[in-house]
Parts: sequence; structure tokens; C-alpha cells
Amino acid sequence: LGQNPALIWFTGLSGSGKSTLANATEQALHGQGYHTYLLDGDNVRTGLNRDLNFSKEDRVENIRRIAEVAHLMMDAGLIVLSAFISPFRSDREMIRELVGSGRFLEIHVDCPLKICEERDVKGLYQKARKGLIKDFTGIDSPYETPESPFRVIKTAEVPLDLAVHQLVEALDKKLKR
Ligand code: GGZ
Repeated sequence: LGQNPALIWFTGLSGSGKSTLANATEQALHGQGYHTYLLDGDNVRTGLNRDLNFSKEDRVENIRRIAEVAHLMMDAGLIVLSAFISPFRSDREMIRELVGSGRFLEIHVDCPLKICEERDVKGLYQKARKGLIKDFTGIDSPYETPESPFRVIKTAEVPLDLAVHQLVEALDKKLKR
């Protein structure tokens, strides 16, 4: 199968469902014969970027390194997926320029803060509200909403299976040679 390298960039709040959506999308693409790799906090923030925290500076550096690694993987011919909050618009525009605007597929994983906070899967929002974690996105650190993403997925409204189906259909056209 001929594939056009691309970077499928999932951005959104903590708890918005980025990792879940990115994982399911990767599985679906893999099932269609695409060669993929998923970059996320589990394989990047624990290794390559374990020296970085959540200050503005460190988040910028986190995203810069991820973009460079993704770019290398694209050179190797892969469809790269990534799931990071990536809260700053300027960083996401930097990635778009680095990899080429036609190859950068920005997906806004859109879930209201209120719902992310109610779910609070890891209890981090509660800690942030108590001041036990500082610089928490959505609480005391900004999230800049994408202005013209490739797709917006409203994870509180659309079931995962349907979201993946719609996304893969839209992606397929861009990814095929
Ligand atoms: C935001 C934080 C923070 C702070 C720890 N702010 O829901 P999670 O737990 O699994 O995902 C969040 C993850 C965010 O890392 P990213 O590399 O995606 O962030 S960024 O793109 O902004 O560099 C959350 C956890 O790390 N976490 N402290 N202060 N999220």
C-alpha cells in the first residue's frame, strides 16, 4: 500500500480523550495496512523528555522535540500520530511549517473543561484546584483553541467508534498515495 507520510496531531485538554482517540485511530489505520507510530506522554514524557516539566518554557521545548522526532519518522515514511495537550497556537503553527501544511492534520479533541474536570480520571484537576499542582492547563495555565483544525471531535457528544470511523474516512483521502 502506498502511503503519504503525515502527522496526525491530536490537541486538547487533559482528560479530553486525546490518547483514547489517537490509540483507536491508530488501530483502525493499522488495520487498513498503514504503517503508523503513536507518540504520547507514555513513550515521550517518560523518556526523551523526562527532563521537562509543565512551565511554559518546558512545554514549548516538549512540543519542539516531539515535532522534530515526528518529522524524522515521516522521513522514514510513517504515518505519525501524536497526543499531547500542546496548548499554544504558536507551537502548533511551528509544527505546521516544519512538516508542511498539507502533511499536518490537526485534530481538536474538544471536550468542555467542566466535563474533563468532572471525569478527573487521574485526580489531577482536584489537585490543581487545591493548588497542589501549579501551571495546570485550563486551571492556571492557558489552552489556546485551534482556529482552523483539519477536524474537531467533540468527545462528550460523539461515541468513540463513530468518531474514529468519521476521522479515518476523512484521513484516508489524505494518506493514500
Ligand atoms: C497539564 C499535566 C500537568 C500540568 C501533569 N498541566 O491527563 P494526563 O495527565 O495523562 O495528561 C496530562 C499530561 C500532559 O502532558 P503533555 O506533554 O501532553 O503536555 S504539553 O503538551 O502541554 O506539554 C496530565 C499530566 O501530563 N500533567 N502536570 N501542570 N497536564
